[in-house]
Amino acid sequence: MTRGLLNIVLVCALLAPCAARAADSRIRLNTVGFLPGHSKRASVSVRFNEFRVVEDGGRSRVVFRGRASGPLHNEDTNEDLYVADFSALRRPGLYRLEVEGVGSSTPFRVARDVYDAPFRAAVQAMYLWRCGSAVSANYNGITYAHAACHTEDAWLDFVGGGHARRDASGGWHDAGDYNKYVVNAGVTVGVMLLAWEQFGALIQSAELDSHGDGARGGLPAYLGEVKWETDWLLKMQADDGSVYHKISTRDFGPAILPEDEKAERYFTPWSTSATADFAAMLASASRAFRPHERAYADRCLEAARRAYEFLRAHPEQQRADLRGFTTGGYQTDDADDRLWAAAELWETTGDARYLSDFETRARGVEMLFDWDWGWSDVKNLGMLTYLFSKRGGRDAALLNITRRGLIETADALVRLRDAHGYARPLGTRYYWGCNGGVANTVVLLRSADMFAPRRAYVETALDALSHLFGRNYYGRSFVTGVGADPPRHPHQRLSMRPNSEGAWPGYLVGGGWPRATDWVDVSENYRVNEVAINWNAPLVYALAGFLSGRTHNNTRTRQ
Ligand code: 9MR
Ligand code: ZN
Repeated sequence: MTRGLLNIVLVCALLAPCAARAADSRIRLNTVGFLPGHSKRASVSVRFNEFRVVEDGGRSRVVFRGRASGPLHNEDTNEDLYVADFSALRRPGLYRLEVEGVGSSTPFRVARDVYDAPFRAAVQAMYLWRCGSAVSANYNGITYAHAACHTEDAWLDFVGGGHARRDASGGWHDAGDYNKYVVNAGVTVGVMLLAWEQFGALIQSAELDSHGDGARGGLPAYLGEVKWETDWLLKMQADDGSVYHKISTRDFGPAILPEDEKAERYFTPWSTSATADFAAMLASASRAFRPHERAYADRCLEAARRAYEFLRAHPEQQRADLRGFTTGGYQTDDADDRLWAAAELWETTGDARYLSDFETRARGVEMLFDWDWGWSDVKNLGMLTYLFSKRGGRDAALLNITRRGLIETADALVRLRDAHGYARPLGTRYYWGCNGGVANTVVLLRSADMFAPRRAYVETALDALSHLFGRNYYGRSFVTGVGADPPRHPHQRLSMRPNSEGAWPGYLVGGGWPRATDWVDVSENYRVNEVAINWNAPLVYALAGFLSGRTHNNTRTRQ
């Protein structure tokens, strides 16, 4: 035995058990941690009988003992999964799970604030997506920064303006690419503003960094972040009220800093879906901003009304003409977008015309809520606004079936969770960006819980987070910089460029598809490992609802 190896063995023997022992990848749990008063479960992919929870480090004192339950056969990963349930452990601390005959888990925390730092990271990720300005943020001692980018946005050639420019700077980059798409802004802003409506007080307690602009005029930092996007959106409306579909280069560009991307970026023609999403977002934003910036709230509402009037004059669906562009399409039927717009305009103004438009549309849809939804299906956002409204005038029968629809949908998510060995509320559905779909289930679960409180709704919402943070086939966190063994090679140009700082933090990657087992942490594989604003927004929502409510006297985002 070499001297060095002997030393390591000796040190390990002294520190018994060796603190550096590798976690066993067959033990899969939420690596971020657990809230004291909520369920705590791990899935293990081999048979075992007994397990214990021990304090991490030091003397490994045993704090909990339990027996396996299961197995549950998972079709999607072709595994028999056994479960270790240690929900009864409530005392805050840093622990590991030791599974008899298998090994030890990665260390995890039990604490009221386990989601505070991940929340700040996920919102900071939105900030780091900003286009049109320099950004700089520190995370775990590393600075992530770039200079002002795409300040020339954008050219009017494709929208009949000739070779001339009109200001469309600002907003967030969409995803791993630097383009900006109104339809995808829709579900993103919609979910972020819903988080504000439902969990605003908790979000305030998180003391987010205002980056110098959010705090203007007492605007909460969280709304300052949303405003970065709505400021840009206002520039996307044409004089006739319609809204351009996107700002984009003609083809996806290389993995360089955004400020080095000099290819020309263009407005593309309008679409009814973008116009309707715009109306919905800005009507909703008008409510959020009103207590803080009245003139801005008026401006948002005015723009939303103009978009709506344009849509009334154009009842036929119009897809964007994207000829000449190979970048993101975000083409989608506009029925759900129009329904959402009517709901938000009604909620903001109380105008019966919008209510009757909404109710007519709602009566015409087959399912009032969709358990699996996202950028191409924003109906849920309209339904929730209708349901949560304090305004009078709603049709009692429709209101009733809407309430029932939400509860039935949430119940279905609970059942899907129950049947899944990793407690995935989306069951066995896998597609491009399905991790965002998993996060979106939390919106329905928490909303249902506000109407008809049921512990299973809240626990299933936590199971969605647990799945994203490591209780999955890979035993890894799906959020960069957060939890154990997170993605290191996301498809994101900032992270992929030569000499990058590594993976930029706080980003949820899309996830494996068509099979559960198809995820790879490979940056070239944009189909499974890209990041996107519409997937981070429900992550922000999910984390916001589980913030500790304790204030933090610093703005560092630490794990
Ligand atoms: O999230 C989008 C997914 O639903 C589509 O199937 C896919 C292909 O059209 O596009 C995804 O969105 C991408 C967009 O088109 C461009 N920016 C990156 C987005 C995330 O991959
Ligand atoms: Zn940019």
